[in-house]
Amino acid sequence: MFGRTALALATLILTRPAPLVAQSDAERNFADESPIERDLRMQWWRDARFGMFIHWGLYAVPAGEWEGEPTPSTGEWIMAGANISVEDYEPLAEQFNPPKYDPAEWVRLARRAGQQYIVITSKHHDGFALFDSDVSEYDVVDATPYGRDLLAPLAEEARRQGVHLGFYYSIMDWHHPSQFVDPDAENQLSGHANNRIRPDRKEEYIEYMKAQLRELVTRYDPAILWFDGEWVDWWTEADGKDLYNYVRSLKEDIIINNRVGKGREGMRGLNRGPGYAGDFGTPEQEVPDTGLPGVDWESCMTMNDTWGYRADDQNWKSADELIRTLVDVASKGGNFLLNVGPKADGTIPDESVSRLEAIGEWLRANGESIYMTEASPFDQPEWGRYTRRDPTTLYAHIIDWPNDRRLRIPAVPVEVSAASILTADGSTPVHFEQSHTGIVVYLPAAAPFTSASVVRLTFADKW
Ligand code: FHN
Repeated sequence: MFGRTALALATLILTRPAPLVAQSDAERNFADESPIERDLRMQWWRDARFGMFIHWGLYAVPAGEWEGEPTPSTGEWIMAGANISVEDYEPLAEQFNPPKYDPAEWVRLARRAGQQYIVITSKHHDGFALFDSDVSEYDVVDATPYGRDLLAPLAEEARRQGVHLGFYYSIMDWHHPSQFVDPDAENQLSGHANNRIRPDRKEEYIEYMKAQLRELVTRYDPAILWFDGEWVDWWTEADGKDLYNYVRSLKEDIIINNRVGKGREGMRGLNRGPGYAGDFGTPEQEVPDTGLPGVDWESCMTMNDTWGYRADDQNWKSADELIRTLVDVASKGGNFLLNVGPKADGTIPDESVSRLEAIGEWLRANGESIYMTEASPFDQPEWGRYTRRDPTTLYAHIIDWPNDRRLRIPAVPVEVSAASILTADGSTPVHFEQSHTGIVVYLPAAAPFTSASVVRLTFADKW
């Protein structure tokens, strides 16, 4: 990895033209970087493949229930789902006091799961900040009995334990006085989704966001800014480009998702065309059908049906299903950002912890087939998925173990020098035959893993 970075750096120094006139950061268009500069900036993120998403805020207190009734929305949307006014929602802050919040344990859990980065909500649509903002009283330090910054110790722990940390930040803000609920909206139940801005206060709100983003970037040095809530009709692509440039002027090598601007196409999440702001696409609760050469993307997904904690949501995906999704994402060249919704007491639900532990166990045996890999060079087979790590290693992820115990792989133009199956105890060589029609790998009777078992093929040469 060091070799690749050093080579890229050397090429960059030798090929980057010196600017004729020095530009101030305020004037720079940061999207205007050379492909090699971009590759260098994105490399750690592309190699990481797997991250933890954390949705945590005041909404963890009602946990999906309002006035004794279950609400129709996901946990973090309760303000909209139950049509709660700002005045009625604000007092939740008085009940927010997480005695069991243990950021060191959160980061350890991510590491045990094999997650290389964490993205946490610094401010969701409800406008409440999990850090001590100088431009708002509506934050964990000023408005809750807990009275301490939640992000500072998490950032410290992430740094100490070597995990990259990113911040989610919502552009739409149901609490800021610049915004209001459209009184003519047909569906008042989801009134807060019908968010409007007072035109004469938009500039003030953008300054507010920039002030908070400056606090986040300069105090906690995040690796990623993950915007959301950009679909409101008052937010424009020009606003997105300006915000993108602003954040990169604060930290040049930060990585920013495409929800900073208007590129995202619905839940498909990828850009509707070229030229939009942001560094990567953001499919939500779905995985694209195929790989997307040259496009960086990350599928974010819940383990049950909610992002923010809901006590009644027990619709959990199995660990095997989540592992297969990770494999599917990696085989198409993307990242997987898997969500947890901590409870109001600061603990992560046991169901999430056990699933993360199971994924981590699988990754300890099979991680080389996921991290630092590229999309499959072949069409996806019916029995599973492929990834490729470098020009001489191919991984076959077997999801449906063949009854005849023969794995058939398309022909390749070079010699296969070794084939092994990855197990919890290391790798075991397996017999194979290669001909001009393809490769046949002879598998053992039982699959080592119920989720996906991995055969590694090593080639004598690049192809
Ligand atoms: O409305 C949000 C939702 O609450 C959650 O944060 C997800 C995560 O990607 N994003 C939004 C919808 O696109």
